[in-house]
Amino acid sequence: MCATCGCGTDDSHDLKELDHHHHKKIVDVEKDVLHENNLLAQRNRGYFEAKNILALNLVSSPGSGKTSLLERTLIDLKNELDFAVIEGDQQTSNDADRIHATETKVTQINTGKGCHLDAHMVLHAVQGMKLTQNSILFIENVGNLICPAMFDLGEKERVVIISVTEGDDKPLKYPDMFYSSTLCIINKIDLLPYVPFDIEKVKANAKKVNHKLEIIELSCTSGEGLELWYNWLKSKVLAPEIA
Ligand SMILES: Nc1nc2c(ncn2[C@@H]2O[C@H](COP(=O)(O)OP(=O)(O)OP(=O)(O)O)[C@@H](O)[C@H]2O)c(=O)[nH]1
Ligand SMILES: [Mg+2]
Repeated sequence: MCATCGCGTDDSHDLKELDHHHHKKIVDVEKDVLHENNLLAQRNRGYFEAKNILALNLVSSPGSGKTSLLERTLIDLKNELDFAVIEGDQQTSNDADRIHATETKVTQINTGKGCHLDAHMVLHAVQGMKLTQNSILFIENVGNLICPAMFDLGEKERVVIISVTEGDDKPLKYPDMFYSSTLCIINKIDLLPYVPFDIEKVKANAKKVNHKLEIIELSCTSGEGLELWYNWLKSKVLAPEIA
């Protein structure tokens, strides 16, 4: 399934059947890939810090509402903050087209067989973007709650989005993503009357994995709760003089 992290290969999924030698080889390759990624992520982070760019990595399973949240945010805060977006998808420029329609600078990365963005892809995208000082860079990752958790992109913070149609047990089933994020957005609360989703339970499950995780409930469709997200965002933007 994934050509870069190997998560979909038979080898990585069936380690029990491997001999010790073969097992060790797989672990070493994974270490190398992540080590190289981490070095490039630090390079990205240094660049973002030097330009006082707030880089946020948006992660979720497919369809939780990452692009919808960006569309609302980019339009509503257009006159207050300076934005750019990197879109990550396996195929198509659908999301980049949606962002482009908001008149925001956007670059699409297609990962092909890959199931996540990595720091190298982000480095390349950023090199062609001419990002401005004191801006916010949203990086919408490939819809996937597993692999993107392993790949630091150089972001300042990771924002995980879960929607109420996905089930309140997801933080426990995919803990790495919730552990490595600082903010969890619960989206599509307008659908709560129609789905068996216990919002207190999902919050408790998320806090079990990461007790420091901040949580915001909202609906991109009705607009309820968006103000909380906007306040969170503004609180993260450093004033240029103290950056
Ligand atoms: N009812 C409801 N639908 C929503 C809400 N937010 C997003 N949607 C719908 O959910 C679907 C997926 O939204 P996207 O924004 O494309 O989700 P995504 O996370 O960007 O999807 P991928 O990029 O494919 O992973 C769309 O049909 C949206 O209209 C919401 O708050 N309420
Ligand atoms: Mg999207």
